[in-house]
Amino acid sequence: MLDVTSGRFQLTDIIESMNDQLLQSEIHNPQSAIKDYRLFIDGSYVDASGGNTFEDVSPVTGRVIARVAEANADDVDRAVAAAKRARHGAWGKMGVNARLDLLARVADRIMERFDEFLEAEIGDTGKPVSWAKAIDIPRGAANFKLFANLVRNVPNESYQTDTEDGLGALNYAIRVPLGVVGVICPWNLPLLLMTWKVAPALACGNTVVVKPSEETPGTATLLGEVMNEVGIPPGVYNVVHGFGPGSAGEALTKHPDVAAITFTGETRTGSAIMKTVADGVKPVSFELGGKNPAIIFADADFDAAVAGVARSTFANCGQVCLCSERLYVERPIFDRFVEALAERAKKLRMGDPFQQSTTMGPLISKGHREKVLSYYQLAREEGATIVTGGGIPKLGDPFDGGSFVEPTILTGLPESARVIKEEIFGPVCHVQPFDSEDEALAMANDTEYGLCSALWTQNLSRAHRLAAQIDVGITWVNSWFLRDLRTPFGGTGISGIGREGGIHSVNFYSELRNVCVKL
Ligand code: NAD
Ligand code: 6OD
Repeated sequence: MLDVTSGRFQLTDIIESMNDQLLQSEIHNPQSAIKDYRLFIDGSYVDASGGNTFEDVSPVTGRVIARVAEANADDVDRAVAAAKRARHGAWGKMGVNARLDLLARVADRIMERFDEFLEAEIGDTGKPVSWAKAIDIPRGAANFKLFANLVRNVPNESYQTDTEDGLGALNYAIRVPLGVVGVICPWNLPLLLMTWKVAPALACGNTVVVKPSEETPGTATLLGEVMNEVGIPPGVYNVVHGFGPGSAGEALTKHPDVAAITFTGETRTGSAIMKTVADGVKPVSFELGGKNPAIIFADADFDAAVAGVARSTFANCGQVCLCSERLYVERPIFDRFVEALAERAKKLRMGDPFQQSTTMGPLISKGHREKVLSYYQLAREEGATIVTGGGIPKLGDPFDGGSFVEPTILTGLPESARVIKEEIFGPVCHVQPFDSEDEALAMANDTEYGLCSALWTQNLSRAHRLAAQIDVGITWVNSWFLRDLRTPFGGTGISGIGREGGIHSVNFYSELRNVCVKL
């Protein structure tokens, strides 16, 4: 599944036996203790200075599972000040190898405390244990391992320059950290996406203030304990909980001592953040929304394509920015493909995420379910055929208090329909037939988004040709979400700004400065 040294990471269906008994109790026992998630500032857990808290609600049952301290601007200021001290103090003065050794220990410690991270992540998101075990938690560790290894081996750029006296000059570039980096995260892959940014930021010598999603405060909070356990100096990693506008998120983006903002989330949030940071001319790295196409040719390995597209549409309840929401299927296999995909959708099992047999979790919240259901309704109004799904499943107590929706397949809409144009971020796709490669390409590119695409064909010449013409940052051929963490990751158009992954992350989280020495 995972080779942390090379950065290869393959999504597989690894399911091992685990202690279902212990973990299930939280779901079925309404009296389970409500957790307290506090802020993590300067190496200590603290309450918000204003005393405000908000509720963390299980999307599986609708019950409150934690009370979360809501940071105000003063708390953000304390966190940034601690990060600034650490940047110039213990962290800044530590040798690079010592720093990277500590980060590698963070990875080991996440794996040692695997079940606690698993429980916190599933508690917040309701994602099936099979997925969280195979993807979220190991990737949280892998991100630290990869960037600890990578930064150790980053080469230096240098030039010998001729001068008139014949003695020459030596130019060499050094990399310096940016300073305090603000990390603003979404709720869909909380630990994975947070560490994807925190690990390279710290490896490059920065310190961070993280604003996790208000929906998923758990694993970011737990990571504070790990940082302390392995001896990361206080102030290097800080967590401020809260919301966006008027709360911790906005305060972080406005703070004058934050040197850069790295953000994953919705496109319109990215746009709001960009306006806020414009005054400070701060660098931003944005991983934003998508409306990703999958193109399935008649020559594809049919069963592999159906299985792959079922995964790329319904994985994590469709809440992965890389999910395929627009499917284009070559006409000779269109009917058979839709039928086979619908069969797969009907077999998805919703319910207790801690059961190995559960294959689809809920949406993150009731609010998000309202949004997804409004698109199901819009699809009806726009004239779609609902092949399967389209509503709320009946799962019984306690799951009817959660945010489950049926996996849904639509056909019959014109390409101009809003359902085909706008990101829904749920377990839903529209399937459109096509007759030629050019037609499929034109429809795939007819969007403002440009995150990723998936091509299913056995004609590799065609795959290479199309991959170069689809306006996206990442194309998978006969696969999906097969990650090598060294590769450039990011979107074109309104799907993002910049690339992260491997050296591209190092380029964002450090600044190159040139030194010219006259010899
Ligand atoms: P969101 O934009 O609503 O929120 C993301 C984070 O931004 C949260 O922590 C939120 O509190 C904070 N925030 C909101 N407004 C803010 C503001 N004005 N200033 C500062 N912070 C603010 O996104 P979400 O609903 O949490 O996540 C889902 C979205 O994220 C989808 O659009 C999805 O496509 C996108 N996403 C993209 C990628 C990618 O790699 N491209 C990965 C995951 C998710
Ligand atoms: O795998 C990654 O590194 C990554 N950034 C995935 C993003 C998934 C979006 O939901």
